[in-house]
Amino acid sequence: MSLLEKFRGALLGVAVGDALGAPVEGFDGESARRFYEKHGWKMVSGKYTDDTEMTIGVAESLIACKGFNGAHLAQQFLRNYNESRGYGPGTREVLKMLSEGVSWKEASRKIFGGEGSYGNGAAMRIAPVGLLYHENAEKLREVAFKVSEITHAHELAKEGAALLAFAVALACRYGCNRYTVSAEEEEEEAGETKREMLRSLHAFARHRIYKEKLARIEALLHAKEDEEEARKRAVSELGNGEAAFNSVPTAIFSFLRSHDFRESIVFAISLGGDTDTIAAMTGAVSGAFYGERSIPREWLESLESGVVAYLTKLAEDLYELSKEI
Ligand code: R7I
Ligand code: MG
Ligand code: MG
Repeated sequence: MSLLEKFRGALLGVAVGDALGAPVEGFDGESARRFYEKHGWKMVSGKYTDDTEMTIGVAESLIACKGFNGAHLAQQFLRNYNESRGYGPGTREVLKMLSEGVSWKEASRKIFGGEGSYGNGAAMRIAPVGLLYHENAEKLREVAFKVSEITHAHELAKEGAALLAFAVALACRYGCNRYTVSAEEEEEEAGETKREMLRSLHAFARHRIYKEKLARIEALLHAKEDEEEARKRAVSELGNGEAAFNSVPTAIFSFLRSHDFRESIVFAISLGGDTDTIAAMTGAVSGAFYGERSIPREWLESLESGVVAYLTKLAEDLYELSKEI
């Protein structure tokens, strides 16, 4: 598989996860599952939400500026802002301040009692950073923090974003340009790579809450329970809410425990809660790991018009830029 296919897979994975999760955002797991079982896991609305819109903004700004530029990125978020995409309340407030002329260096620190938001709105849009800096973990962390800080100043939001970006980066390194292996060999290699990914993520994490949740993922992966028990434990031990620490580890787990793109998205949505965002983040990592061709055609074809072509173009531009920097 080529690296370019992985770049495309990651960005398309975000949009597919987001659009599939959106109609059931806020449902409990059982209701979300029932809804989609009724629809045979077809995409009922191809409309994407803030998760994809902000991912597009991050990619556009990184490409235009050949890296991070805070003033440009803040303006890009404003240019792209479409209220009907359903932004989180904290992010809406920060964007309003930015539109009124508050500096991009200050706005995000003015909410949630001065500490800033720990919502998952930074992690949900971070895939382009993981792609662009997939070869350099410390640069990736630095840029993920800066891209987050425009709207999310809280340490735990920034760490969640850096972790998700790093998961995307690690997924890019797997299986590139590999030739002819049997299905069994491939399965075994994927399993070993995923165990290594989890170890790398654990070493990369700095905050106790993320380290603990990544350790729990390891235990959950070993538990080998049936689907229902796995879902229950994922929700109670990792979370399915809007806080970064209650959704980033959950997305990483949804990817790690599954065997292909589709399975990981179905699992993520079946947990309920912040389904568009958990599925968007799962889709970023799964899409990078398994590549564009692993995404079910019918899901891509059901996305709203123009977005597949546009994300493909952004992925290609990021790929070219990644060779330059
Ligand atoms: O993080 P954010 O952009 O929201 C993203 C979510 C995703 O599910 C999208 O799909 C969209 O639906 O919105 O928006 P924020 O408002 O910054 O954070 C999300 C939520 O996390 C907040 O509304 C709060 O409920 C919670 N939260 C906090 N609660 C208490 N104290 C975030 N930070 C804090 C905090 O510091
Ligand atoms: Mg959303
Ligand atoms: Mg959401």
